[in-house]
Amino acid sequence: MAEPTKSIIVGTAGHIDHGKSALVEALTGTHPDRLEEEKRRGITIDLGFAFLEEDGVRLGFVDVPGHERFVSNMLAGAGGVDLVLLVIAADESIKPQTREHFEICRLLGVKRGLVALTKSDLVDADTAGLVRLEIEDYLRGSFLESAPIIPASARTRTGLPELKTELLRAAREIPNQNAVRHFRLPIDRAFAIKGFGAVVTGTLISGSIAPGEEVELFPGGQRLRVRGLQSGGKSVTQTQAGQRTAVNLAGIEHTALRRGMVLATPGKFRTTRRIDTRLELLRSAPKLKQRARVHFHIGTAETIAEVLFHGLSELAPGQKAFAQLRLQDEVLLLPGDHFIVRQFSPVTTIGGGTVLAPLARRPTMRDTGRVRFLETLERGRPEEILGAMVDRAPVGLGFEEMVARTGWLDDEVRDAATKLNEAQRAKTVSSEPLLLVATRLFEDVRQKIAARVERFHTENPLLPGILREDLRSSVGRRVRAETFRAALEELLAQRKLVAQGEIVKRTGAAISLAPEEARAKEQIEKAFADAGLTVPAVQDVLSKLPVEAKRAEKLLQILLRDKSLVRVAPELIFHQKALAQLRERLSTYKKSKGDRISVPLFKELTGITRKYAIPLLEYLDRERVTRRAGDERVIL
Ligand SMILES: Nc1nc2c(ncn2[C@@H]2O[C@H](COP(=O)(O)OP(=O)(O)O)[C@@H](O)[C@H]2O)c(=O)[nH]1
Ligand SMILES: [Mg+2]
Repeated sequence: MAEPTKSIIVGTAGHIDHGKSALVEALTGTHPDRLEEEKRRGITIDLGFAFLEEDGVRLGFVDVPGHERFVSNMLAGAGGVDLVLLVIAADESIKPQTREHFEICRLLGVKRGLVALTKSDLVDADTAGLVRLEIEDYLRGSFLESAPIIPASARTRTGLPELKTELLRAAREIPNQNAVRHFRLPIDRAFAIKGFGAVVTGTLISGSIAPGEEVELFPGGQRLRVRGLQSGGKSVTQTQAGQRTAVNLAGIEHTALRRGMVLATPGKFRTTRRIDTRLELLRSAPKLKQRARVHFHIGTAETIAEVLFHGLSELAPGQKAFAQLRLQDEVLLLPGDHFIVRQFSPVTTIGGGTVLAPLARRPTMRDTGRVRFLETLERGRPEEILGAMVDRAPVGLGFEEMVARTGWLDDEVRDAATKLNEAQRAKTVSSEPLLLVATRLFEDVRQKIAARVERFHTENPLLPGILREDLRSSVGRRVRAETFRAALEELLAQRKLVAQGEIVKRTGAAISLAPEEARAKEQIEKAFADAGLTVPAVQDVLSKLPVEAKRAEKLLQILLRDKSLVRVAPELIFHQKALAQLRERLSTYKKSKGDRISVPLFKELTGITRKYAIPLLEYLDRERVTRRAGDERVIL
């Protein structure tokens, strides 16, 4: 048989004993109850699975328990459902779990479904008509308002062909899930198969997976290899979003795996215990108080959450609000994921919502931009969302962080970043790896750098500029190196600052000397210029100046930096004119007397003592004016 072109997950929903499991069996030939206890008691306790393949469409059925005690199991199956099969028995009509399951499907964002009016063999036409009216009334204004309501019987098999036709029609109308997303598989079962090892199953809610690939297990972060894959009871070479998936995992015992864990693309995501959400309270629920504790269900995971409203002391029934949830356990979730909350005690479903920020920040009174931020996360375009995140990132937002916080693909992140940058809503301070900072932050760093350079010039009129390294530390350790570098580069490109090697100065900045400093500087230069090659001791020159030692030393530094003076040895400084003359004399010597010169001859030529001659020759060697050859020098 050809591979199906479309895979859809159908979830049952409805009150206990309304015939969900019997209907799944009648449609697929598989009774979904698996457990010994389920068979003995004749009720569904945990999730059951069955498949139906027709006309290139594969329907993966997730059959859920209807008993109110097992709603948490129902919830583990309801995530990832594309199409709900709401089962209502014609002899009982709408009952409590009909309502609860229906609300759960709505809160989880299920968009489509149909209603099976089961056990229609047990009622007459009038009763069936009345129940249909009740159902239509109940569903008015909901996502199932125009869903077909099909009378059926698992016993007499009436209505089954119509049901199948409608299921396939609805399945075809559901847009194909995008398989090119990051892979995520919430685990609903874990067990071992002899000879294979650990196996987990789940509804693939995003992306695709193939044998040989590496996955990351959350929580914990363990990397595992996919040894084999099955879907619908058959080995397959790939599964994608919308398919029931069984994964044989290498490198782990099945006892380390359990419902609620998630397999995902490795190296992208982090679990969390603090999330920002849009929370909706059911009309049927009592009001929800600030700091109330609730049961929290997402994917196949379940934990306890504390609810923190923003500027509200309680949420009224039927209302929605931004709420931060503090989770008792680490959970992997992403923006857009739907969750359900149930009252702490007695346990009933009271609401649900959507994740806006998986890695939320502790709310503070000072944080006045929080509501605007959450509104952007809820409704903004990708670049607006990224921009809002960058604005709230105190040192900028790196690429990995962007992926972890959004769940977007690499290209989507880059695309949003480019748009942001073009709109000048954020500054790209590094493109590989990508790092964005808020425009305001960048401007602040730029100004700090410019101000620091300015202050340096004022405080150090005798120095040409500040060292890059000192400038870096003056903007604070909280500023990342990339941000500093980009801000400095921009100031240099705009010619506001100039860099010379490691020194940065304001454009046009010149050393400004006081009159006595100018005189002292001239005096130093003159002392060396007059001395020729028989130079005085440095300290003798400096001590005779009209300025104090520290300033005298700085003036000397200026002359050395200008290359008016040259330091030949630690205590030996010459005027550059004297050295130029020496080079000339050596080349004249070479022309008339040949290219070799001994130390005594050099002393004679220059008229200096050995104490100066040796360091001077070594200097000339370094400058490649001469080269040592035994006791002599070769003039080059
Ligand atoms: N007469 C009649 N009985 C049914 C029909 N469907 C299911 N039942 C019976 O109703 C009981 C509950 O069915 P089951 O499928 O386990 O209900 P579930 O709890 O919704 O899964 C079982 O005894 C079934 O045999 C039907 O269409 N007609
Ligand atoms: Mg059942």
